[in-house]
Amino acid sequence: MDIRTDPTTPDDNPEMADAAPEPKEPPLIRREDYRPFPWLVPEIALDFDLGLEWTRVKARLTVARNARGDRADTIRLHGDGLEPLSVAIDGTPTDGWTMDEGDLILPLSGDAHEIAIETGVNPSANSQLMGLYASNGMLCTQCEAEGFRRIAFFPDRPDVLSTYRVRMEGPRAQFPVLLSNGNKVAEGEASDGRHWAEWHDPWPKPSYLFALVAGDLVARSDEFTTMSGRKVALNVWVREEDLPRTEHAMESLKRAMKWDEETFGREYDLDQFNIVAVGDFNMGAMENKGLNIFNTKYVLADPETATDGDYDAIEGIIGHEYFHNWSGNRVTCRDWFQLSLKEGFTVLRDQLFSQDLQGEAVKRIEDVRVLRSVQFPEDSGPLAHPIRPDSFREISNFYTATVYNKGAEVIRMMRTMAGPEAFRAGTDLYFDRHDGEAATCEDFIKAMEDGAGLDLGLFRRWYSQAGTPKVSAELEHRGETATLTLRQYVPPTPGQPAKQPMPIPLRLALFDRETGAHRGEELVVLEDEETTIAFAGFSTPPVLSINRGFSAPVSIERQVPRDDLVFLAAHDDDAFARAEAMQELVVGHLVAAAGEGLDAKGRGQGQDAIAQALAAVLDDDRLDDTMRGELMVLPGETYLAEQMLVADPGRIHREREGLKRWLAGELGDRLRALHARASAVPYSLDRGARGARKVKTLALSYLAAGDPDAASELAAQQYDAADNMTDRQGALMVLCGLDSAARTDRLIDFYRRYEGNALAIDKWFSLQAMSLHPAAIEHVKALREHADFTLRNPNRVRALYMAFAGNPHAFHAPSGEGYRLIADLILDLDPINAQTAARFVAPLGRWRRIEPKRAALMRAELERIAAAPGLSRDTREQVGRSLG
Ligand code: 0A1
Ligand code: ZN
Repeated sequence: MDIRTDPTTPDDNPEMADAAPEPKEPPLIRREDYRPFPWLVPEIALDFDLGLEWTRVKARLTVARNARGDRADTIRLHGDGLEPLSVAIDGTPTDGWTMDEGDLILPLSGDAHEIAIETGVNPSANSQLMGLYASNGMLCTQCEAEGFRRIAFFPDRPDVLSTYRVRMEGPRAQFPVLLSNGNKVAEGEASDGRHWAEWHDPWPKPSYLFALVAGDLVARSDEFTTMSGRKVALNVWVREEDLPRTEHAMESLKRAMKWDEETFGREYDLDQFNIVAVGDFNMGAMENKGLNIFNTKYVLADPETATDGDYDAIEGIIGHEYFHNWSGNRVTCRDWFQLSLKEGFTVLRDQLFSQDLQGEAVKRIEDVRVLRSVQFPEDSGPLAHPIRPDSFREISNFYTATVYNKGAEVIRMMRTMAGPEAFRAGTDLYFDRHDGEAATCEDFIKAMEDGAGLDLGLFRRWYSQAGTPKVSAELEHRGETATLTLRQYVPPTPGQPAKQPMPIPLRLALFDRETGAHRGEELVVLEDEETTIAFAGFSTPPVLSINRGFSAPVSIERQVPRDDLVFLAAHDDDAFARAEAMQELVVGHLVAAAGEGLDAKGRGQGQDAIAQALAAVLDDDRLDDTMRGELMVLPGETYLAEQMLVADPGRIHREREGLKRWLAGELGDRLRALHARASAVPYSLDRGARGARKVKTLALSYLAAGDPDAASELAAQQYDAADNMTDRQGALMVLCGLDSAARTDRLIDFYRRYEGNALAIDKWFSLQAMSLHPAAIEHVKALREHADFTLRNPNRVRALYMAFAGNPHAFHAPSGEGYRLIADLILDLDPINAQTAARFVAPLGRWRRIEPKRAALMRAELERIAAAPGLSRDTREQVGRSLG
């Protein structure tokens, strides 16, 4: 039951809410306090009597003393908003239990018992979308991290592993499909049009991997034969009208299954694999054993409604959840501090999968862009934490870019240092050693040391220290020798004022200016605070290409002559490094322009160098368009702000837009020619056609900065000619930033065309919220009143408000209105969906790095939130940390 449906809780009763004392600060949970659970629960049988408004749950647990745990004469079963309707021990009903903060405490005297508890929940009242909830007439569950305790009393912690037997019964007309983990072992008819199914999962698992789905669904079905010749039945379950949009998800799943066999030697281990798409979901997807539950956004695709980016995201997330079957499910986490054990590793696995399918360089550039724009700001702000945190109050707040993406980078560094083959030996050993266990990050590191032959002694610091290391690189040339001096510095972060140096693997190459070639790439591991390396045999000063492939998640700080960057942008044979040089060139210019400022001469030189490099990118016919597109993308405003101690978002925005305008003026003919060439390429999902679509919209957005009227016409043409969502969305994105009649017409057209298609309408909300239009705030204020807007659907909330919070010129409006809008949202959403509400705190939390006027306004909004009564644990923790 959702706690807010219980009339005795203060939330529901205004008088009590007034009288209730301010909730005390939720307790801090520390990694060092870990103790094994005193009881094992080898088996659990669950019996569900299903209903949208009332589902009765009977749980039968077999428990036995855990020889590794402390001796206890009670057992604590977690509960959140549950009431025990009946309790029995070894078949005898008892009322000898007590409740403590929602948990049920039972006395247990012997070494082994059977506990039976009955309880019930109201799935329709569950707006938090944790536990058992109703979405669009179907029932589904989300248990990670601590949702199972909202369904049944249970030791809801990842180190308690049980085999699950699940029986469910309900009206056939309402719930024709009944799914749970593992294999279906029996099914049948019951009286009054009811039916039932029984599922058994032979693999012991923690409660967070439990899942149940009941609804009116249809499946796209297929089959996969594993490397040992077993046949696995595959199903993607959706609402009937969505069936035509499931092909890509199914093909992605089959590719993922094959790839994991070939690349990591991992085979699937059940007779069936089910994916269910649900429209109301807090995150992207969930890896429940044998029954993955997905946000519809990451399942449904066809050319008419999904962009190329959507296709890629679906492939990556289907892979991610599937890969969890080994990295997460077969080997799970001992406690939630180890979250990166499964998430960092699985993100790396999904990145490598997508890299193999989509091409290494472009995927790497995109992954690094995400890291820099989302994780770097986290690492330099008040919410910074190590990939293995030391403490938390609410674990939902730690599903972060740090745990996921930086976690992946840390494991990627091990792979870089070991090489792919030794790395594979390490992962083989890890899976062998810990199969069926709840493991720790330390277990993974040890397996890498033993299996891959690495010494990770000091490297462990990457797990315990937060903050993005800064590495300065100075190259000196004397006589025939080039000397490289590398220095590292890890900035202080909350709770960690002083840092120690960490091993940093840097792939680097020195280019000969004359020949344009280098003598081979080297891997240098910077172990100490400072290292000097001499390279002999250079009669002229070489050009340094460093951190190639982004071999370490650090920020490189160096003074490079502009000519060297132009050289690398044109000559580097590492595609990633080439894009880096291009970025460095632009970042250097914009940071100078938006910071201390540039005189006319400096500005002119900077702009010329960028125009020269961009012209080379546009002219180079050896480049394919997907890569050309990456080279055309200007660094984002958040990343630019990140390069400055204190940033003025208004100036950054003006300078970046100004540069775009200037480039469009200089390179207008080329950009128009590119748009025309790309527009002639017919739609397909081939790399060439996808690349053409990418550069087409990029060219358009430059042109829009240069000549808005002409671009408006071109964008309207692109919109009208579009036979796919990539072109249509791209055109509408550009139009949304312009003040033209075409903007209004096409927005109306888009809405009418896709009315009723939630995912497409989400795009319609987002495009307006992230637009360059000066009145974007007004648009967002109108959209929150739109009949299709609701706080109950996380996708819709994110579509409007995350897009807005990521739109610097609007979010950082000097009036502070953007901050107020987000704070109002947090306060309105918190009682409905605390997990989603808490995610909006981070943008306000960056105040320390923003110029003083805006910073004060941001802080004031955080204080307004903090003062509100009855805040959730999720939001309270994030606001508290942000105010610091
Ligand atoms: N383990 C999932 C992410 C996830 C986490 C929490 C959730 O609760 C709402 C849902 C999903 C993954 O990494 O894909
Ligand atoms: Zn994951």
